[in-house]
Amino acid sequence: MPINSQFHVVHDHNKIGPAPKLTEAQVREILEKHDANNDGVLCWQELNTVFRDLGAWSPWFRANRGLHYADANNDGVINKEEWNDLVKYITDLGYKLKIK
Ligand SMILES: [Ca+2]
Ligand SMILES: [Ca+2]
Repeated sequence: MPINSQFHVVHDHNKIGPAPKLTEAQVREILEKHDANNDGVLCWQELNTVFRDLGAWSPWFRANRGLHYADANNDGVINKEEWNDLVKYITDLGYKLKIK
């Protein structure tokens, strides 16, 4: 028996399958959970924890980009009007659901 076919059997046996990508609704839920001080807006620190929990390689970098992308009035926080742009930004990045 070739070594390769044996390897494939083992590999398939342990396969978990691809994790589904986060939907907009799920991203929205995650953002709401990360409004740590419940003031209805997301500041940079809160965004940083969002991306950290999503498993981003550089949460601070993503927080900067996300803020830059969605902060239309440049006040440094994401309010409810800007929320949709942030949701779109994060959804487009294609993060996957984490397997717990
Ligand atoms: Ca907040
Ligand atoms: Ca803003």
